[in-house]
Amino acid sequence: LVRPFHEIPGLWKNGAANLYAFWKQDGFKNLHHIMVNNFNKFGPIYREKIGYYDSVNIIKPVDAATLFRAEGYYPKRLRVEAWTSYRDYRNRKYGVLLKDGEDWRSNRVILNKEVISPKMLENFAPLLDEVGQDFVARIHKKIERSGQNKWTTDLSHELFKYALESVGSVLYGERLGLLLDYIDPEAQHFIDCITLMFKTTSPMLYIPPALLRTLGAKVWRDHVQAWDGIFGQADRCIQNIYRKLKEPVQSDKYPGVLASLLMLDKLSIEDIKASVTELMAGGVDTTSITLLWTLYELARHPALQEELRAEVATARAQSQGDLLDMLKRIPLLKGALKETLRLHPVAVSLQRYITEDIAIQNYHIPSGTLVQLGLFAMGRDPSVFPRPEQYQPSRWLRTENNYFRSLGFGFGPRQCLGRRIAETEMQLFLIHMLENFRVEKQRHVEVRSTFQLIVIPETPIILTIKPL
Ligand code: HEM
Ligand code: 2DC
Repeated sequence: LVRPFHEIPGLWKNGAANLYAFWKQDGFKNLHHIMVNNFNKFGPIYREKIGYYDSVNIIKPVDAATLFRAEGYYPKRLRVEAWTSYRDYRNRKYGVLLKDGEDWRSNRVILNKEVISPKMLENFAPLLDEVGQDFVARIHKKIERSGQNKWTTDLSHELFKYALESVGSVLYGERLGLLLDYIDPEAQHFIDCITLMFKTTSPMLYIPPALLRTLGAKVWRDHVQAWDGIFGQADRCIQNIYRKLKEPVQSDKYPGVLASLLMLDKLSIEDIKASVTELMAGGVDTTSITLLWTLYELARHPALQEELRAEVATARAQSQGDLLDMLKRIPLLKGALKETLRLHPVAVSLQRYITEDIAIQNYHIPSGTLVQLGLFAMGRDPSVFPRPEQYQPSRWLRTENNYFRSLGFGFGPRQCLGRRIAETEMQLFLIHMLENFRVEKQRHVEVRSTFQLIVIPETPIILTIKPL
C-alpha cells in the first residue's frame, strides 16, 4: 500500500522557521552537508520547505530512475530566480539554461547538433588539444622561471584561464590568448565576474531577488554588476565574430559554434547571443574546479597517478596520432573524472518538476512536485558506493553496477549542454599534464568544500608540479 504525500518525513510545515534555522547553521555555505545530515536523520526520502521553496529529496539510484521517467517532454528544473530576475531587469533574453516549455525545446534541439552531438568532437578535439599543449608549455615556463625545477602554487587561476581559453576556442573558432604572458584585463575581469555571480546567487536561492532589489541590498547590486561584466565581455566576443562573418573570406576550417549557428540561420540572433553567453559563462568554473579536484586526488594517490600515466602512454602510442582514437583508449582516466564528480560534484542536486504522479520509497508524490536528487549525498552513500570515502577510478570500469550512478552532468534531454566540450577538454588536459609533470602535495590535510551555488574547495589547494 502506497502511503500518502503528507506522511513523508521532514520539516515542511513552517517555511519561515526552517529558513531561520537554515541560516543559523550557515546553510548558505553548507547546503551539501545539510542534505547529507537530512538523509541520515530522515532516511532515503524527506520533504523540506525552506523559505518559499518546497521539495521532496531522494538519494537512491532506483528512485532517480523513477524521477527521470516522470520528467515529461519539457523537463523543468528549479528556476534560479536571481538569474531570471537579472535578465528581466536588463531586458535580456533567456538562453537555453533558463528557457522552459516549447521555447526551450526548439532552441535546445538546434543547439544539440552544434554543441553536444558526438559528430562535433571531430571539430572540437583539435582545438582543445592545442589549448592543452599551450597550457603545459606555460607551466614549463613557470617552472623554469622558479629556478627550482618545480612550481608550488594554487593552480586555480591558471585553470580558470585554461577553461575560458578552451570554451572560447570552441565557441568562437579562435584563440582569446589567455595563456600568453600578457593577460587581457577584460578577460580576467570576466573570470572574476563569474565567480562573483555564483557567490551572490546562493543567498538568493532562498530570499527572493525582487525583495532584495527593492531593499537595495548589496548582494543584488553585486549580482547585477557580475552579470553586467559577463554580458559585456560576451557581447564583445560575439560582435567580433559577427563582424568577421560579413567579410567574404571563406575557408573550410571549422568556424566555431557561434559562426555555425549564425550561418545556419535557424535561431534568432538574440536567442543565439543569449545561449552563447550562457555557454561561455558556464564553461569556466565548472571544468576548472573539477580539474583542480582531480589534480588534488592524483597528488594524494601517487600510485594511481603512475597507473594513469601508463594508460595515457599506451593510448598515445597505439593511436598513432589519431586524437579521437586516443580518447577511446583511456577508460581509467575517464573513471577518474567520474570519481572526481562523485566526491566533488559541481551540482549538489539534480531537480525536476514531475509531470505525472509517482511513488517513491512507497510514498505517493503528486504531479507538479519539485523532486531533488541529492547528488552530493548519493556520491557519499555507502549503500550506493561501497567505501565511498576512497577515490577509486576503477570502480567505474565495472559497468554492470553503474545504473543511474553517473549523473554528474545530469540526465536526459535537459542534461548539461556543455557535456561533450567539458569531457573532452578535461580528458585532454589530464593527458597533457600526465605526459609532462608529476603532481605532488605537501601536507596530508583533507580539503573541505563549500557551497557557492556550485561546490568548490573551502581553502586553496596548493600543489607542487615537477617535470618528469
Ligand atoms: C546544465 C553539470 C560544464 C553549460 C548542467 C547541469 C549539470 C551540469 C548537473 C544540469 C543538468 C540537468 O538538470 O539534468 C556540469 C558539469 C560540468 C559542466 C559537472 C563540468 C565538469 C559545462 C560547460 C558548459 C556548460 C563547460 C558550457 C560550455 C551548461 C548549460 C546547461 C548546463 C548551458 C543548461 C542546459 C539546459 O537547461 O538545457 N550542467 N556542467 N556546462 N550546463 Fe553544465
Ligand atoms: C544549485 O538548490 C542548488 O551547470 C539549488 O554551467 C538547485 C540548483 C539548480 C540549478 C543548478 C544549480 C543548483 C547548480 C549550478 C548548475 C545549475 C544548473 C546549471 C548550473 C548545475 C544545483 C551550471 C553550473 C551551469 C551554469 C551556467 C551559467 C553560469 C550561465
